[in-house]
Order: sequence, then structure tokens, then C-alpha cells
Amino acid sequence: MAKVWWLFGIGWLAAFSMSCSATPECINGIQISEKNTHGIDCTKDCDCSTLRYEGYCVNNRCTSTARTVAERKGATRVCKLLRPVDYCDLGEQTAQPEPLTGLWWGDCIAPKITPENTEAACSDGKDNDCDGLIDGKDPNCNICANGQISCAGGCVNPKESNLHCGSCGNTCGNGKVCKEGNCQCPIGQADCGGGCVDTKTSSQHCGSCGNSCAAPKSCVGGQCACPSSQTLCGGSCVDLASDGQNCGGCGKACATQQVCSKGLCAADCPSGQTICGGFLLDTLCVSG
Ligand SMILES: [Ca+2]
Ligand SMILES: [Ca+2]
Repeated sequence: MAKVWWLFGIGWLAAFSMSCSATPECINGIQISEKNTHGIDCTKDCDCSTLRYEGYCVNNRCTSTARTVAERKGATRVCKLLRPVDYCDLGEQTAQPEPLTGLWWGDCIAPKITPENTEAACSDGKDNDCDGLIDGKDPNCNICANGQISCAGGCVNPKESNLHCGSCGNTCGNGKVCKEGNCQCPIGQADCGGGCVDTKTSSQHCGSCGNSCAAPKSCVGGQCACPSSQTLCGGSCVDLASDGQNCGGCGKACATQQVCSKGLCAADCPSGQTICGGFLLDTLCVSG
């Protein structure tokens, strides 16, 4: 009878020890078990990560997915984290890490988070501190001298940088230049929508934006006027020195068979000859 009680006691101890094996044996955060832990209660990741399932403890419940087959032990690859860390949702996993017994991909390990406030970290194209801001866009990267900011891996003066005017990436275009952190037109030019123009010479924006000069006038010194060698006569720009209808003055037309030369009406010269000088009707025609 004593032997029976002894056997009973052994069995009870065995059952007790099994029910108390709530603390799984884990190596490198992976439980030495092949069970599917998805949905079971947990207190830590090791309760959920097993030899065949990658899992994490989220809100005291296991979230697990079956491991996939790898090709070569020791290989690594970028993976999507089942549990993102801040803004970093990509990690790295290794093929068959300890203690996996099969050629499965190991847990997706979150990137090592480091400060993003050094010159190297501010120009590596990575979000080192997982705050969603990379390099120059991360305020932690503002390690440049006073008055300068870090943009695209370099320090610039935002008050005068045409590529980073006022802030990183704010490029001045359409002929504008950076002044005191604002993209502005150069002195003497105006922003007439779409670009900087010189209102002293622009026939579309003469004197002010939108004030266009009707042909034949053009913009001279900010005013619509005839070219310097011409005079406005009856809405047309003419050369008083040679215009037969306005010879020497507006409306002073030369008679038929006369031409206007140097502002004077003169008899036309035969073919092959040109007027040279001439006073009133006394015209000197010379060859050539
Ligand atoms: Ca970085
Ligand atoms: Ca960052």
C-alpha cells in the first residue's frame, strides 16, 4: 500500500511540475517549443516566439505567424516588423538563428535605435532614432554653426541659400534669389506671376505688372514709347528722317515723285542713284 502511495506521489509531482512549466525555456528570446501561441495569454515576447512561429506579446496576448522557409543558414534580409517601433517598421532577420532547429527565418529584429544628432547620423539617409524624420529634416540634426541649418547633409545659411531658402528644400526658382530667408526677385525686377521681369524694358509689364505696350510701341525706361529713333505720328512710330508721309514732322507728306531724305522732301533719283544731301527741291543724286 505504501508503494501505491509512493507511486501516486511521484505522478502528482510530475503533473504538478508540468502544470508549473509556465516559464518556457528561451534562448535568444525564442522558446524551445513548436507550438502555435497565437491568441494565448502572455506576459513577454518569449511566451509567443517559438521554433515554428514568430510571435510577440501585444497587450498580454500573443500575436504569432508561422515562420517561412529560408534558403541558407546565416542569411539575412530586411523584414517588416510585426510590432513596429515608433516610425521604424522594418527590421532584419537571420536564417536559422539559435535555437531554431529547421531552416526557418528567425524573428524580425527591430533596428537598433541611436541618436540622430551627429554629423554621420545626419547624412546617412536613415531615421536613426525612429522618430519619422530623416537627416536634415530631423531637428536633432541641427548641429551646424549659429545661423546655419543642416540640409541634405550639409550646413547652409537659410537666409541666403537659393537651394534652402528659409528652410531645407525650399528652392528659389523663376529667377528669384534668397534674401533674408525669402525668395525674392533681384533689385530692379518685379514678380509679375510666373517669374521676375524688368519693368523698365518688359513690353508685357512696362512700368508695372500687367501694363503691356501695344504695337508698335515698346517699353523704354518703364514707359510705352516709340523706339528712340522714331516719333509717334497718328498712332504709328515713324522715322521723320525718311518717312514720306511724315517727313521732318508729323503729317508733312512729300509730294508724289518725291522722297523723304534726312527729314526733307526731295525729288526721287533715277534708278541706280541715291540722294546725297539736297536742299528743298535741289537734290543731288549720285551713283550707287
Ligand atoms: Ca540619419
Ligand atoms: Ca530621426
